[in-house]
Amino acid sequence: MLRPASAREAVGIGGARLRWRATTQAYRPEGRPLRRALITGITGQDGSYLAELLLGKGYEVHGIVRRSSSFNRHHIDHLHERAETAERLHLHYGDLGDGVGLTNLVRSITPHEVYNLAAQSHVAVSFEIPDYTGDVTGLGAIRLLEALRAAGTDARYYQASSSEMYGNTPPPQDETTIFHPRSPYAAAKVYAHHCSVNYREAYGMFTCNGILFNHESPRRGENFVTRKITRAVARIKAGVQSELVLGNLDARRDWGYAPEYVEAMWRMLQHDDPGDYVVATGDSYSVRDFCELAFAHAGLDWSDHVKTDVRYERPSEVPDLIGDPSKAARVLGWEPSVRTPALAAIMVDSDIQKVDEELHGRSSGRA
Ligand code: NAP
Ligand code: G4F
Repeated sequence: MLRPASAREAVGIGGARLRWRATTQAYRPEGRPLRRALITGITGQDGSYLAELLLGKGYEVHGIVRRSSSFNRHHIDHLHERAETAERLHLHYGDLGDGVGLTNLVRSITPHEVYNLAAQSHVAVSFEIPDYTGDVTGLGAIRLLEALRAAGTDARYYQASSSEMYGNTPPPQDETTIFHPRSPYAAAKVYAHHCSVNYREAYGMFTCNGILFNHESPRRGENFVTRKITRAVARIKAGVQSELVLGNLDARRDWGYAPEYVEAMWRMLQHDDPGDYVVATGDSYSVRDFCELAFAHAGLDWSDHVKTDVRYERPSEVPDLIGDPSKAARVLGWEPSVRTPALAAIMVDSDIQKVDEELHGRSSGRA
């Protein structure tokens, strides 16, 4: 379905334009089928890496972006700057709170694969805005599943499930471990996870849940703990910050590298059968350990700079997450290569470069 030209070309985004595609453009000129993917959360950490991965594989990628007063598309701007990716990347305004909008988008895009990565994704924030988090992170998934069902499409669906769903259940956690959510965010993710399973069982839809353990990168939001630490390391090294205030240093996480994790998402949707998969490294480090690794990489002693304050603690904490990714290795052939110490080094190096650019106006490569 083509939209009126005024609607198709209404708004520029970071020098590019919102483009609406006709279903007649589903095939490349040479007749080779072009796979279309729809990504919610394309402006986020995972969405941007997934868009890169899929464009690199020749997909036509459609991303849903929220309207905001200021542009926040810095993770995907570079994809618009390269001609070979720009022509296959299309952004559409939408919101997981708007079911009608999602249905219209699914009908007009007719995607082969849908990756639902959008969420209010911050656990601590979910205690402040539980109703909103439930609406977007939980109900948002069923709105999208319903949009797919209403469109009568056989698109494959990926749901971004989370290791937070295990909450208080002791490690190691795998696909059979029971959920014990410890935050409004985690409870919303459990709801979305079960909806995805239910639509598979009830309607025969190809739905997969990726139960991803924490994964980080230079594109991680600045208020998640790893990035908060690596950014502080860079600023302390540069002499523009002296201390870092954190909450619970004892919490343990299984931290992997985001670009590797989006590859697992894609592999799930290429398999013959839908299923649920844990994606993790199988290692665990405390927040204190991560501080030690990150500061040491910059030649600093973490204990000289890190302080704690209860204001960064949560009403209920998830103490220990260690994923068992053996099903993903066995069925999908997916294995991580970047472990937490190397991840900390990648993030510190990137933040040192960014702080240097901020302070001295130098421009360098993209993270
Ligand atoms: P992120 O960087 O916080 O990105 C979240 C994305 O969702 C952003 O693009 C955001 O758009 C979008 N979004 C938020 N509310 C929306 C709404 N109402 N409608 C449409 N889009 C909305 O998250 P991430 O780290 O990439 O994680 C991707 C997904 O995996 C999330 O669902 C997260 O909960 C889940 N997950 C993440 C991890 C992890 O360790 N990173 C682990 C397990 C599961 P704006 O840019 O406009 O804010
Ligand atoms: O970096 P975090 O905020 O990530 P958290 O809560 O584990 O959630 C992330 O991973 C989930 C997967 O398990 C995702 F589903 C979710 O969307 C998100 O991406 O906190 C990690 C740990 C927590 O135990 C927290 O209490 O670090 C602890 N922490 C200690 N001080 C802190 C701080 N966390 C933050 N954000 N800020 C602090 O100052």
